[in-house]
Amino acid sequence: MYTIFSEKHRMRDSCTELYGGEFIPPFECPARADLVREYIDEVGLGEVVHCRQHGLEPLLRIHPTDYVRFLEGAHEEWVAAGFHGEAIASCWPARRMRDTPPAHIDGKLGYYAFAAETAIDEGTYEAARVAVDVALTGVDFLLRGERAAFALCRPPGHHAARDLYGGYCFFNNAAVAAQALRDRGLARVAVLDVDFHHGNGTQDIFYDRDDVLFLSIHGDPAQAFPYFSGYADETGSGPGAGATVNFPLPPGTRFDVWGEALEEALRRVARFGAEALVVSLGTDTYERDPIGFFELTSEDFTIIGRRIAALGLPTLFVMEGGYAIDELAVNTVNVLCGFADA
Ligand code: OKP
Ligand code: ZN
Repeated sequence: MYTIFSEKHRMRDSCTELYGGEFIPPFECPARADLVREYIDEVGLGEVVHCRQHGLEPLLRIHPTDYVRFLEGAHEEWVAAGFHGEAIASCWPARRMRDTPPAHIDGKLGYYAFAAETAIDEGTYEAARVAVDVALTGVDFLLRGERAAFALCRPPGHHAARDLYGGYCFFNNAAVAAQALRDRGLARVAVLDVDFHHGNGTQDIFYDRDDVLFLSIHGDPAQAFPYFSGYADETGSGPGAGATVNFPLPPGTRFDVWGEALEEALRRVARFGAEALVVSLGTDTYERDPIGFFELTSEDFTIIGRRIAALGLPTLFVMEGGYAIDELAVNTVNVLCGFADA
């Protein structure tokens, strides 16, 4: 299996994450992608290729221009406003308030953010753009007939909605890839999100559409980020009714129960008649992940890959979360090897 990668992910290197009332070094750090990339060579998964630039057009199929321009200028505007720390939102348009972006960057951050943990630093925009190119290069590989590809994206994307960032995500790499597959000729695409956290951004982007099926297995949002999305009764709207499927699971969930949700999700993908599958691949479901509460083992990840392979669909794996830094590479690559060896 080909991996698509760019060293430019390292430009996303913020110093701060707001966590439990403290500023800490971010869980979502450059070492994550570098460790996975190294381990791919170690196990001989396959060739690692650099991404190709795809320009703004496929990105603008998902994210509006004002949002892209905001992210592009946010850090510079923050500095120009005289602030010294990283750009971080602290005031939101909450219930009954005005739903328009203000002129001041401090207000714009709140308008476009849905969470405060994610700080914007100087290189964030460029790294986020490159992550989209990595995902789109993965699409190129599928469309030229590869059975699968791994887009080693960083920063991750599944929390980003059309015009909202947060949860370490800026552009929705998986959603841009799914849309590109549609635009380049596939009639039906499924996005399966196995990250510990609900993929609220991807769900929101495709919520009223019947051409992209979205399924997510995640920590019950009553107990876990993003808290306000991912409940079982969120099933899509309008033409998209029934094309969103959520499997919220409780703290302590092990592979016996998690794997049943996966089986049901894969049956739904098959029944939908998807022509390709995009997997939002987060391994923060791991038992020792510092921010997840599931109990999956490293061996379970191999089984996940094998079961996904049994669908027999062209599959693009898009890297999302996973923060147990010592085991992240093994867990992620186990999924890919499980798929490749099936
Ligand atoms: C990104 B991805 C926990 C707060 C969680 C954000 C988590 C973002 C996860 N107390 N903060 O889905 O792996
Ligand atoms: Zn996650």
